[in-house]
Amino acid sequence: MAHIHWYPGHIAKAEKKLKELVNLVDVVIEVLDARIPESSVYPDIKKLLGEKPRLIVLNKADLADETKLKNWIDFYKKQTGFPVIASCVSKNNDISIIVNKVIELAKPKIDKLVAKGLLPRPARVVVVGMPNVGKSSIINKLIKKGKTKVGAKAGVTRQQQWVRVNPKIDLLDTPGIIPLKQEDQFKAGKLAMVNSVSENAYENEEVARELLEILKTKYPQAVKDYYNIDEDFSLEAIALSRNWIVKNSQPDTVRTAVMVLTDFRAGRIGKFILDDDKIENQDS
Ligand SMILES: Nc1nc2c(ncn2[C@@H]2O[C@H](COP(=O)(O)OP(=O)(O)OP(=O)(O)O)[C@@H](O)[C@H]2O)c(=O)[nH]1
Ligand SMILES: [Mg+2]
Repeated sequence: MAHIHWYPGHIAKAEKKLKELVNLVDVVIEVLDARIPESSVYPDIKKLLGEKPRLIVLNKADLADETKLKNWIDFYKKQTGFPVIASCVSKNNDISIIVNKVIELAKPKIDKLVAKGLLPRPARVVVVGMPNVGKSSIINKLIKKGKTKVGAKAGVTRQQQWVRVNPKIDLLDTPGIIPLKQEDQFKAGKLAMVNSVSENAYENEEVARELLEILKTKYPQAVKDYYNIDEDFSLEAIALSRNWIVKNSQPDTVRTAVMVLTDFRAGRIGKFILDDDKIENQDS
């Protein structure tokens, strides 16, 4: 098993910050990575968000196993009672769905204000999620101005300001970053696979080997076809199949690990979901 370092000391501070953001809004947009619909959920998400209405967005759906993703969407709808949608950065129609769902989720709160004799105001919304899940991409699409920085590295986003998305929605232009807190090292490993963990926190080779093990059970044919290998899913076999040799005729597993992770993250090997199906087991 790959070992992923995480830092309990950072978590209290990150949680406090998140709670402050959540207190400012009527609705939270929780962004998950569609390739790891379970592993990208924060273990204490309920404690963190309380009863706050929530829209769950499974982003990077373009990289995920479509059939399994549909099951996950149904599962989360039933489990949470909140709306759940798939989205991806290259499509624009998901934005109108997000807008409509947010307005719907905020309505009871706004109605309550009106009932108290206050004027209706736009729903207040924040986007939260683990690093690199696509928070900034979604914010950018919502404000359509490309003002928020979008970056490939974990932890790019900083400052904070409200943006009027439309007359009914005000969005915090800074996302809430959910920290890595994962006693479950298998889940943490999957977060590393999708590049949601700082590169300093793990060894590429370990994580790539674990990824290949998962793919061997779940999607063996795609890997065999893509790398032109047989039953041996080791980094060594893949290195040898490309003749990537370093000194003493050893297979170049360092280079191969980087390649495998890069290929997987770009969706070149195939569209996968790494987490086990949850359909049978609805109440955990
Ligand atoms: N294929 C694919 N790539 C996406 C999608 N959404 C975002 N990305 C890419 O994923 C990377 C991270 O996206 P961001 O929007 O910066 O993610 P973030 O959650 O704001 O990341 P941090 O600010 O680092 O926490 C970028 O390279 C995006 O282009 C998607 O739906 N599909
Ligand atoms: Mg960002």
